[in-house]
Amino acid sequence: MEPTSPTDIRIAEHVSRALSEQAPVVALESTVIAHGLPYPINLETSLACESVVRQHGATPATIGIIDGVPTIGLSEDEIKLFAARQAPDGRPIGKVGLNNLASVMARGAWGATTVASTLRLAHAAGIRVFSTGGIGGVHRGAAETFDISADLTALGNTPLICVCAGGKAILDLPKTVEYLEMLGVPLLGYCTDEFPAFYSRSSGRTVDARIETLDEAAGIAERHWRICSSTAVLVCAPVPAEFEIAPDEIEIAIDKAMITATRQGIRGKALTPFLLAELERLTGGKTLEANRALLVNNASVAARVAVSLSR
Ligand code: PSU
Ligand code: MN
Repeated sequence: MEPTSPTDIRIAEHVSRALSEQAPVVALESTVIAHGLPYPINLETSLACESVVRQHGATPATIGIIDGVPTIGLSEDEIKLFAARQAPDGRPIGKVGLNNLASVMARGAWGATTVASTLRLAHAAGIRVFSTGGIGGVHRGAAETFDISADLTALGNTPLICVCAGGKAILDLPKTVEYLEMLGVPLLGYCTDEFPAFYSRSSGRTVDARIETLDEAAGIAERHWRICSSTAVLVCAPVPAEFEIAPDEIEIAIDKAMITATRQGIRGKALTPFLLAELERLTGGKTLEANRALLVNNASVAARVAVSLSR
């Protein structure tokens, strides 16, 4: 790997080659590896996402911060370190959003990037498609806590296609959808009329447009960017049906997890990882299976979008 740009980022050679050939590239985040899933399923899932992107003819670029350097295209050995949440010298690998990105870089630390920081870094590298599990959004109780994910900020000022299974079910999804509308981010439902609810395929909220093919996603994004050159386009792919958890079942678990979080005083950055881990426990691992399935599904959708966009 070699430094490629004046903006302090490092692009792995295979990624920079693909970009220079205008070949399809899909960015992937590292917070979901380090803080969203337990070891070792996080490692296996991350490598499965990379592999499904390659199977569809695109180049995966998992993004994370190594010794203060945002790295576009982690190697398998580097992904292993993120999965174990530990730098080679034993330093922990924390969660890095937009607020702490620059300080982590300045300190020369390692960091796992969220949707927000991955979007910004992918854009800086010239990548146009990004895949995640579920975006962050407006948290339940936000009227009191003001806890709204910087993922929404980044979606409002970064022109990438972001593939997701909707918003994480732990959020206030109706408010999240309103917020995305305010930002002017188009919500495209891939073979669905509804904004998906992560573990469940429906949320009761509609998307802006249903699409049946991923060429349509690329076509809409190109038109969107000609007029609104700074916002993301969200492609929403519901969790594969065989892994769906019924909305009422997951609601009961979320209510319990939220009560535990409040009781233990868990807030801010720690809330999302805590709730995801609690849900896994409360559903006997069902949320984990769903999470893995939707991540791999989204990576496959993103690869096909990237291929279409590069034509
Ligand atoms: N989606 C998942 N698992 C995750 C996340 C998303 O399936 O762990 C992570 C993403 O990195 C997202 C972050 O950006 O959670 C949002 O955290 P917060 O709500 O603190 O902004
Ligand atoms: Mn937050």
